[in-house]
Amino acid sequence: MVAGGSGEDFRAEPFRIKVVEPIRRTTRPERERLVEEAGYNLFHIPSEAVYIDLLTDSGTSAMSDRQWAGMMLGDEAYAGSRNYYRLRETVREIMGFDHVIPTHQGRGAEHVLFSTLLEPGQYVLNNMHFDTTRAHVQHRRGIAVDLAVPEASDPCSCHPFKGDFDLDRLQTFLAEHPRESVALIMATVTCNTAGGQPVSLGNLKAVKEIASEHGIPFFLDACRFAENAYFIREREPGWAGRPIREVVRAMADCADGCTMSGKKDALVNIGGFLALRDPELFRRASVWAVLFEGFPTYGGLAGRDLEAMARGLEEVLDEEYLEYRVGQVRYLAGLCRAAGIPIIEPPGGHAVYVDAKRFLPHLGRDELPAQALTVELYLEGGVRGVEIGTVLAGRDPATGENVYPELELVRLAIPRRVYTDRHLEWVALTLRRVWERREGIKGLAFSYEPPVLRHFTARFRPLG
Ligand code: P71
Repeated sequence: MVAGGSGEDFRAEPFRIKVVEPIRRTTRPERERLVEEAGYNLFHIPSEAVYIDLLTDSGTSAMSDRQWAGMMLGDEAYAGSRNYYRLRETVREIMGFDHVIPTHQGRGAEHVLFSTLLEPGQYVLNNMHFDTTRAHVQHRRGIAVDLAVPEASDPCSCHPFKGDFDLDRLQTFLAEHPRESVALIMATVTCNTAGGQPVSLGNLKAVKEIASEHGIPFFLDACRFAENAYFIREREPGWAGRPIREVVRAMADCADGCTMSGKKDALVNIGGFLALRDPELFRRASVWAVLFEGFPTYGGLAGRDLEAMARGLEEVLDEEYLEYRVGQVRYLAGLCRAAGIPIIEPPGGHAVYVDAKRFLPHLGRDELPAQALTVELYLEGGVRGVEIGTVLAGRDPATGENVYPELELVRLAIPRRVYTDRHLEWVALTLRRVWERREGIKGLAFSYEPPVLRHFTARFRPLG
């Protein structure tokens, strides 16, 4: 909430706005027409017809003046661009990984890493795989196993580190499977699939120990590493008041390397990298990098993109930025809570997740409540969120049956440095208006269902 009084706890955006991009409020009849044309799938709505776009926090950040200035310093050489060395130096300094391979985005790094380390039939153990990570594991004919603590799937549990590994299950898994059957362990920080929930340092250290006992590589999926570090400093005993850089280094010290989508915590619109400690692994990974991404000093990016990413990695560690960032997510969560709107608690680092099952309890799961709620938020206020529920979960490839996930969610992901708190007040008002008329909301059914990744291209029709 907006703090009053002394101003001690008052927080305003720690930047001023130098460039603006107009956004337009469409009319309700316009939105009704667009939704129908889009087959009730907001992926088909042109962004210009969206007032507040909370579809993703990935690639949607506003770059700083320093990043834009860096864009003019791009060295566009095919090999050995100075911006590559700058990026490598930055990653070395912040994370301590010596070897860096830029990639076009996070999944490019996953592709290179799994091509290097994963043989068909092997397991990859993660707190919770993100979709692209799982898809890349499966693309290599590997088996993706999620081992997060049970609190991760409980929307009401206020566990401070809902992204933690369940260490008992990890130990049991490793006791029951031969060493050679596990290719690597990965920790996704923060854990997107569980709601942007952090992983504690204590947990990362324990996983590292278990991994090295068994001689298994341990990697971070580091997309939101700075947000994770902020939560550690806030919540983990012994870390209060320590510099964010120190926390980040302690996290990285647990791992043999990381995959990174620069589109999140490197504050860029495109880019990523794979970072590695081991020179031999780097040599092997470079071969795949050339094949899929490009020569390992550019990895599918322009020199200017590398420079912007290096500068973003520095900026994201700014403590005032992180306080503002996590605070803004909390601000929206607080407005929802005050209105009685059910959300995942505690809010994570990049998004507020609305619990559609509790929002629309009169809808059965076949009536796709979370998808219906995304459509209503758009119709009401031009706000675009994304369904994370039955539509996204898809069908079991073996049985062809719908997989019903535990949670039906609408994710409202907040782009970094893009919207003001006033914009978020609009989002909260939109949610409240839909909440007030929730009983009249009808479900949806598929009218076209593509065979894979159905959420992107599916079309729906309203029921009733
Ligand atoms: C997000 C995304 C972007 C996205 C990707 C695919 C479908 C829908 C939305 C991307 C992540 C992520 C984690 C933890 C790897 C990636 C891939 N997230 N790990 O949340 O959250 O990175 O998009 O740069 O390839 O909207 P990439």
